[in-house]
Amino acid sequence: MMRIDIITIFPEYFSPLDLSLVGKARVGGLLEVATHDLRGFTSDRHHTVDDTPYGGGAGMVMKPEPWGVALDAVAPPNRDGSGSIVVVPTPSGKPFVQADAERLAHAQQLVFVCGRYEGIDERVVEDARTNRHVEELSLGDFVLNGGEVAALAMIEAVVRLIPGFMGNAESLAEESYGVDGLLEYPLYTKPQHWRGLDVPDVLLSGDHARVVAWRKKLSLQRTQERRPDLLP
Ligand code: 6GU
Repeated sequence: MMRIDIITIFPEYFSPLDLSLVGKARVGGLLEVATHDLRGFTSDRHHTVDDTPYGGGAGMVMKPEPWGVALDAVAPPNRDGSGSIVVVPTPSGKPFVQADAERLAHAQQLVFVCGRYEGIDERVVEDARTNRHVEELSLGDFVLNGGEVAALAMIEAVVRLIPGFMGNAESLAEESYGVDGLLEYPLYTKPQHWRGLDVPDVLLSGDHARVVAWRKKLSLQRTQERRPDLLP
């Protein structure tokens, strides 16, 4: 069973993990999820997690000490090779892509480090890397207010790949990035006519070879137009 630990100053952000498919995986015993409030790892009266940046500049930086204590508790050191991966969602990380989700889906434990404010003191990751496997990953070229929403997205991408998770193995194999790395073709269901728009005839033809060829053509067309970077 995979275990996911999340360290954050906003544990409430992760209530969506009780719902939907991720919630079912938890109930089904494929997954255990625990959130940890970073402020619980502080030792001052005010549970301080941030301070002003050395060198000046806007905003606040997350202090290293609470993170050190939290990581020691949640992801004990010397577990490299134990199947534990510390994931740090950050806009300055490497791009998180489907191959990362597939790799992370094989871990025994994922520990998400969710920073807020301008970011976390650089030494937290430097220290964690001395005895743990750490990955700094970004969802894309845009800025969120913190790692929480990014962690939720990554968790959903990973959990749905856990063996035995989705009822239908085919819908995993066939979706976007599953067929030749192209974007998915358009989908239709009943009714055949709706607001003056018709389902393409080929999909009603019963000719499976034509359907496959048509879908491939539209996948290519769509990829060309929207994501030319994915084409060879
Ligand atoms: Cl992973 N974190 C934050 N804070 N912002 C992001 C992001 C991650 N990916 C894109 N923007």
